[in-house]
Amino acid sequence: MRDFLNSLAAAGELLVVDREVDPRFELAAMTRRFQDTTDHGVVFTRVRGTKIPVATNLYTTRRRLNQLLGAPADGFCARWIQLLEEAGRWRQAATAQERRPEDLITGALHELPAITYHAKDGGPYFTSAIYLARDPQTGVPNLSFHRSMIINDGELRVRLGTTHDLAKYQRQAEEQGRPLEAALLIGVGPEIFLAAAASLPTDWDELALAAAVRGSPVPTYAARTVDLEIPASAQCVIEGRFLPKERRTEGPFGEFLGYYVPAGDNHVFEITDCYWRSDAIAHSILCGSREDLCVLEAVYGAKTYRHLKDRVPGIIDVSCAPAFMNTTIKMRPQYEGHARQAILAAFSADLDYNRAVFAVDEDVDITDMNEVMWAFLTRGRVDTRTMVLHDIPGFYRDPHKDFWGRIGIDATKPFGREAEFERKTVPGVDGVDMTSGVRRADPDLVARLRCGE
Ligand SMILES: Cc1cc2nc3c(=O)[nH]c(=O)nc-3n(C[C@H](O)[C@H](O)[C@H](O)COP(=O)(O)O)c2cc1C
Ligand SMILES: [Mn+2]
Repeated sequence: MRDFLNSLAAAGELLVVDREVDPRFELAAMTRRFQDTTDHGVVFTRVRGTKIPVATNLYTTRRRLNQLLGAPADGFCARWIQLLEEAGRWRQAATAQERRPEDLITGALHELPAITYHAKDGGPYFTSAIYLARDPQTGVPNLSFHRSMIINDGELRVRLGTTHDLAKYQRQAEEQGRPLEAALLIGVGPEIFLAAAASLPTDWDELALAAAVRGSPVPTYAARTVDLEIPASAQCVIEGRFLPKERRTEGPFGEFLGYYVPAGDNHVFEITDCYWRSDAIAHSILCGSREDLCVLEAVYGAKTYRHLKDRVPGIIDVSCAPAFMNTTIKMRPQYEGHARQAILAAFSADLDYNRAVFAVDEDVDITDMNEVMWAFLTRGRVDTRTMVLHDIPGFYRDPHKDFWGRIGIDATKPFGREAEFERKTVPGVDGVDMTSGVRRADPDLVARLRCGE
């Protein structure tokens, strides 16, 4: 985490807020405003009610994810698939246990940053919350994100999506009338963050993916009150257990689609221990923001990429921006109608989320829907390049069928006429000096502007 922040600072991509900010709305409001103008990381050094600084806006661009994986500009998906394969080889040696750090500070939950984000949220939440737990039957560890509502020093309430591995583990434990032990990690190294976003087969250990990303076993230490190995990069750790046959009110919460999920009966996490590193930096994610979605768009895109690679030639990269309800395929069309076949294949890669599928040429930025729409609107007819598929169910949480139907859009150049659509360029854009002799204008500058002065 520290190395990652240092690398952002060295690249001039880390901002610092030194004034005291209120964790109730003000921190989220500033995060929103920063995101309007920059993808730089932000560290809030003084958050009221806690001594722990809070970082946000860290995983905001595909470029940054590519850097973390050592992938070229158009290569996120290919590199991710390669790492998933490598993870198989790390499965037997994913972690290396070390001594527990001596600088751990034991404290109470209310000393951690408790951030309230949206107007109607039911309370403060941990949004970068990564749960580590073990399959009760096989003992295989799992990492996954599950936002957690802060109730008091002894209790969190957590919504476990029914399809997620953690929910499966909890159900298994519950059937035996037992609690499920888990540890909540807040602020982790990038390899743990990325691995937690991955959805691997249930019998796979996401820590093996983290090891593949770092190229070495993940250093861990023994947890204090539960039978788990804590990744040493974790800044703040909350140990505890999900209570069996116990559900309490959680929510409302403003979640990734941009709306509130109403309050509902959800899981109860009883806290047995809470500690942090003496130099801890916590991580806050504004749900549904670029930081939240960028990772999911990339990882879901990689799933579609893998599906397409086996079926259609010429696929370069895939993104699920925006909000992973969309899929955009970057490809090199090789024959007339090729892009439509890719679109058709992409619909079956994921039955929930890819409501719209676009295919674009190599020169289009697939993480920017303005570019994708520009390509669609400038490279051919809008009527004959649009396919509408009626009455197909989508996203599971959909009682009114709002997510039914699919749309496919071929935004590639007309086949055989590619040369007519060469993008214009301005020479020197990448290397031009943007700092020397450049300054902000004083209010009276315009009046003083003279020829030759
Ligand atoms: C930044 C981020 C936040 C997320 N927040 C939640 C969440 O609050 N609740 C949830 O059920 N899933 C959330 N997810 C999705 C899943 O936790 C995540 O995709 C994970 O891979 C599921 O892992 P699993 O396949 O081991 O169950 C989030 C994913 C990311 C990347
Ligand atoms: Mn999993």
